[in-house]
Amino acid sequence: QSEAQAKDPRTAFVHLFEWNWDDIAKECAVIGPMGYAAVQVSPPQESVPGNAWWTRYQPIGYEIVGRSGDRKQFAEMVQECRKHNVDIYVDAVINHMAAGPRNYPAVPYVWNDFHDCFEPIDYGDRGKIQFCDLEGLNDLKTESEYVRDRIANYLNDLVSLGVRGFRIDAAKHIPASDIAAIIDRLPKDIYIFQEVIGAFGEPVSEFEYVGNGDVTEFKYGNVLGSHFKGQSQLKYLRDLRNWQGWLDSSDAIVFTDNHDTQRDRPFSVMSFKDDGARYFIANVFMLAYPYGYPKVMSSFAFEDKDQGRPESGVHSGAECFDGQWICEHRWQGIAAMVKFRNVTSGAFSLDNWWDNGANQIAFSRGDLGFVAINGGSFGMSQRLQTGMPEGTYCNVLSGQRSDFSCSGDRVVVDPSGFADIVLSSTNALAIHRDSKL
Ligand code: LM2
Ligand code: CA
Repeated sequence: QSEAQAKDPRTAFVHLFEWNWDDIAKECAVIGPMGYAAVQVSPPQESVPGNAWWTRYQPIGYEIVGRSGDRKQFAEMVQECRKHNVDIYVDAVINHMAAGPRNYPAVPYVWNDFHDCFEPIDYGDRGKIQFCDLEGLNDLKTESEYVRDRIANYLNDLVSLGVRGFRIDAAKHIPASDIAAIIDRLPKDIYIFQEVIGAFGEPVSEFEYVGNGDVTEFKYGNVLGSHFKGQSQLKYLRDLRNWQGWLDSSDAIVFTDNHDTQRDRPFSVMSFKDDGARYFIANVFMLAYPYGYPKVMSSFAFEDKDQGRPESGVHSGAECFDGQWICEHRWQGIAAMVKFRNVTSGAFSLDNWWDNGANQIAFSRGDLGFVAINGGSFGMSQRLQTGMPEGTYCNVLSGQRSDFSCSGDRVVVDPSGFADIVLSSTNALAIHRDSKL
């Protein structure tokens, strides 16, 4: 890898849900060059037995061992990914331990290290949200110094193996000040994002958490879904980044869907289970539009929502696109848009917005990139201001530029920045500085 590549900004990451450490180690050689900044990995700590994917959200201790591999494989993955400039973010399950008797000798935690509210959570009551058992999972006394130290030791152990960031699972169920006290025990340059499902009218708000790091903006996936599935028109997405009541762009983690919403789909969330072309153009929008730090979801196929992952991993028997692992992150257009976001990151502006008053939209990112999305049901043909310097560009969503040839369509930008943009229904086009022929 050249020095220039190593210094490229990296602005999107991927959740390789339920992947093995060995498989992720190999995948980093694929996704590093694609430009992904990091991989969110599944909870690596020991957990209750069983095949359901969610057993890993029931920790029984903080040893690094489980379905994805052991400590040595984990450490090797982190090192291997580092070589490809890909960071590892660990899904940190620290609000609770497994359901069952309140005794975890491996840590150790005993009954006194847990809150003693056994009622179901009442989302109208702050105390109950934060101190009762979430789905019957034993709720840790995160206000106790002893518990904070045990959690911080676990996270610091992962940092010692090279981990660069954490997703704080169930953060809404932990007081923000308890998370702050735990983060205080970690090196200052560790990236933190907190999973808070903000809901209007609830006493615990996502905004309480921004002082600790980034926060998930769950409204984003619903809004993307409703607009790309035709419940509202794409033209209304223009000012999304300034909408009232949303996290600031610099605080927000955004995604079309995540491992939970793709199973219990609230409102209009989309996933790979929807029409692939629609899901694809929604991802194009997410990666082109200047709001938040996007996380690409990479799923496995499932019928039953408890169903565990395929038996073999992508690099150890199974493959992407074989109906087992979906590998959305490798879809040519999604990978191309990760590059688009990196290339255009210098211009965190939104320029030259155009729409047809309905579901055809286009915009540029300064003079670094231009995207057009046709979410309507008929073809699009428009002469549009691209904001780009004169030249012939390769549409990175239909092909790839290599040296001076392009395996896809070409877009000719005239000296005044205009180009003819032609798109079929449910399709998108993108050009950027580095796709110039
Ligand atoms: C999360 N974020 O706040 C995770 O993203 C989500 O995937 C986790 O739930 C949840 N919080 C707890 O960490 C998953 C799954 C649940 C599952 C739990 C614990 O969505 O269905 O609950 O993990 O494994 C399961 C059973 C549930 C049962 C519970 C305790 O589905 O019926 O509740 O175990 O035995 C009595
Ligand atoms: Ca709690």
